[in-house]
Amino acid sequence: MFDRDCKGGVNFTEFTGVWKFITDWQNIFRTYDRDNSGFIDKGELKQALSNFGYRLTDQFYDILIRKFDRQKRGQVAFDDFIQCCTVLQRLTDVFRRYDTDQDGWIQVSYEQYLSMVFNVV
Ligand SMILES: [Ca+2]
Ligand SMILES: [Ca+2]
Repeated sequence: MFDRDCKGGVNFTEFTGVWKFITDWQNIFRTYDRDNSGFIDKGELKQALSNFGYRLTDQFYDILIRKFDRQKRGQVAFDDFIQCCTVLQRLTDVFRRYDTDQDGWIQVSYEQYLSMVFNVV
């Protein structure tokens, strides 16, 4: 993710990039981990993602937790939280590219759909 010059290692500039990335996320995580449990539960995730501008249903938050909660605690840890937010953002970016009239609906062909997914995974 951070090895920009693709040399298989991380140089100093890349390292400071990693460091900033992590401290930024730590601050976000701490802000939304209201009860300081070290985990983001469904309510905290809702608060975070709605502040980021996402409008998602209650059911979808259950799906998000189930998908990203690798420790099976019903809430997400720090790295799961980063993963959840970045995947959601990438998928949303791809969707938006097709949703030119921004009504929340897109019509895509099978191959367009596959290329959308390949852009993220
Ligand atoms: Ca918490
Ligand atoms: Ca549309």
